[in-house]
Amino acid sequence: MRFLHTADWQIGMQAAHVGDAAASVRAARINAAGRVLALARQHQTDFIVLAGDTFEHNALPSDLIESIADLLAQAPCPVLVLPGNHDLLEPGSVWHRPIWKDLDTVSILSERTPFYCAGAEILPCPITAKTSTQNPTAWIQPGGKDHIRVVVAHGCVQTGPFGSDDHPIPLDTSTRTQSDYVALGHWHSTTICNERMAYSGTHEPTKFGEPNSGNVLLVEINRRGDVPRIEPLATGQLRWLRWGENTPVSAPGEIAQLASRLRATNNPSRSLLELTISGVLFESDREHLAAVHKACEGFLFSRVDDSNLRPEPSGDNWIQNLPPGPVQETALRLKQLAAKSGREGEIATQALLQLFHYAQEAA
Ligand SMILES: [Mn+2]
Repeated sequence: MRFLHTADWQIGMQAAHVGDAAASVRAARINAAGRVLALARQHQTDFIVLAGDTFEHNALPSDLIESIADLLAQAPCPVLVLPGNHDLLEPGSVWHRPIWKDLDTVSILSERTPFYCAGAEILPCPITAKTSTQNPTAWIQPGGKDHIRVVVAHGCVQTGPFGSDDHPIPLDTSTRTQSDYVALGHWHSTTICNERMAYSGTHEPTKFGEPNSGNVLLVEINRRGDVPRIEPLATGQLRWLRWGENTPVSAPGEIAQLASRLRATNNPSRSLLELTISGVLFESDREHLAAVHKACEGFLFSRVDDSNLRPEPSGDNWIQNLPPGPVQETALRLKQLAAKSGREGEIATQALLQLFHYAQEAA
């Protein structure tokens, strides 16, 4: 038996944090959904499990919901959809719209009762409240000899103390429920919790700083009790790059290198960039800073923060303006050392620039 495990499509996400690129980000989520179906076709899967948060919230326009229903109906195999904490079962839920009743191959897992598909016993754990301290898999009894058992749940795997209100799921769920696989949703990064339990992550990254997202999991289980084979497959269309956060410029030429790196980036029109440039702006790098800004314009989205970039000190005036005493004496001593060649001179130069940086910040 082979199936695709996906989750957290978050269709209807506004992506307002990326301004004009928001429409592209929204479109990418739908394109990537098409890619999931193409992978199901390519790998001839028996079914697709969507483990919650297909939609961003329950108040979405009908045409958007219907377009996703149409898309899911085109899948080459049954699609099993779990309500998550964004698209939870509540009055007015997207899953109560009539469109879902018309689809033969799409099943909404809205009941805590076994559901049989392609010889597998699916154990759904639908979400009915935004937050909860209850384990959503608690209803499942151990057992079942005849079918491959697959739990589908949405929440937060607990590795530490059990106190979260984020639908906590114990790490030993597959053992307790005697399941072959636990398909999880809610975490956007692909995470293999143990050999029988995993988060597919979102099929398309949603923001900066979301590592290892943009995948689905191809899960293969030959017989009841066998350890599943879990293979991540890439589906993401856009790249979210965050550069320069903890790497201040400390030597001439680094900004020129940055400009080259930006120009050499593959597919800038499919990349979103959050770039921080801090440290020292050397005289020889001024023109390259302009080139950095120019190169960023080719990206789908870019936000450049160079507010902590300080011009290289010129002359000694800044040292004279330091508070008299140890600080000023240190600067003068570093200046002498910086004039030396070799490693000692390099270190003193770095230290002097650092001191200059602090002095600028204090001023
Ligand atoms: Mn969620």
